[in-house]
Amino acid sequence: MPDPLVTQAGKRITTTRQWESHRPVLLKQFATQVYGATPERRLATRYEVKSVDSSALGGTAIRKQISIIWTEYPNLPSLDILLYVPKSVKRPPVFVGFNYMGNHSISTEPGIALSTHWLPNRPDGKVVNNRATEAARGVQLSRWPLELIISKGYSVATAYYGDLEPDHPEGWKTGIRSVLGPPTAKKSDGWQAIGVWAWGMSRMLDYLETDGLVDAKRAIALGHSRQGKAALWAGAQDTRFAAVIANESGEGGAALSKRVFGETILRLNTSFPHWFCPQYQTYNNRPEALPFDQHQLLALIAPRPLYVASAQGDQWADPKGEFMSARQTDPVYKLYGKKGIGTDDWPPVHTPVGETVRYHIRTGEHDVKRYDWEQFLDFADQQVKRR
Ligand code: GTR
Repeated sequence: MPDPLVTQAGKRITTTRQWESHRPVLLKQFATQVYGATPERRLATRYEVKSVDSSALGGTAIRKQISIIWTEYPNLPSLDILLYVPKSVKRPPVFVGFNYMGNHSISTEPGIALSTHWLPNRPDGKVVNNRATEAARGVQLSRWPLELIISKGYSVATAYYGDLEPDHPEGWKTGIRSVLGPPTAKKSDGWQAIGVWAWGMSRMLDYLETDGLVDAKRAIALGHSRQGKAALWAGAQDTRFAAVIANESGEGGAALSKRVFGETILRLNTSFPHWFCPQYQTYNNRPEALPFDQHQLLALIAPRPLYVASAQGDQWADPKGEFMSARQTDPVYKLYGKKGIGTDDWPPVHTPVGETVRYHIRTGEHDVKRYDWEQFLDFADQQVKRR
């Protein structure tokens, strides 16, 4: 495993200054070899506040819906943000993360607009002809325990990831990539869907910076699984995110690639050819040839707080590889006087370890559970809230 404190030229990094001049080199490597390069051109936007309800969740929260409109491209779907803010706290920290099934899926509150955008059909008939039905309300509410989050004094901003690019190989044609860095040129470092979703997290943050209800300086990027991969890439590139949480992000996320356990680069690129840049596919059968490994992506979050979470029933994401990867960031956090994971021993279930970098594994399946949120909230209390 490459030592995160040794440059490719073999020079040892011993100061935060040296680390900070090494960071752009590392970022560029992840862009050219894994995620693709994020286009620099900014799209013109307009923020349209669609609704504000100051008695949401039984009167405990303000619920706001905001659409980001891409003004130069009126045919592009808007990015529809759903924001919940606790009424008990002034300008609270905010969790920022995409949902998988539309904003209407995270709660049954009837005031939430039913997404009109493309969604994957569901065998239970709640999404038909790629459009949500009323029955789709709340289908993923267990992943977003809003009452708990609000009662702890945090706000949440979420949006449906498919607003930016529907998650299938042709999805780019109706998404952001149809106008920004389309894959037609087959550039080896052309950005793909994970890059788009990471970029979208930054666009949500752009909006939050303009909304006085929340403290955008304490924004916590959060993502599960493929969105965990995107959250890490977003946090690595955009240092405005005060902390990053990657839940069961697996291959191409927190898990080490060279460990070859569970999902591999080959499997990832075969099932999801639209997620990573073409160059990444050249490592399909030779992960050992990668000039770095995913712990160096995690190290790009330093010195900001980082949480990596796994589940026992999710061996596909290689829980141990996720732990080892988080552990390997310790030397970088140490440069900043911060304690990371602090142990080589992979902890038993339900035993979070670490300080500024934290890790847990819980029982159960590939999912986001209340247990995960309880740990994330404790972590945020200690590492983000008092900043
Ligand atoms: C799986 C994929 C993982 C992970 C997961 C998810 O099918 O193999 O890399 O992204 O999907 O996003 O739920």
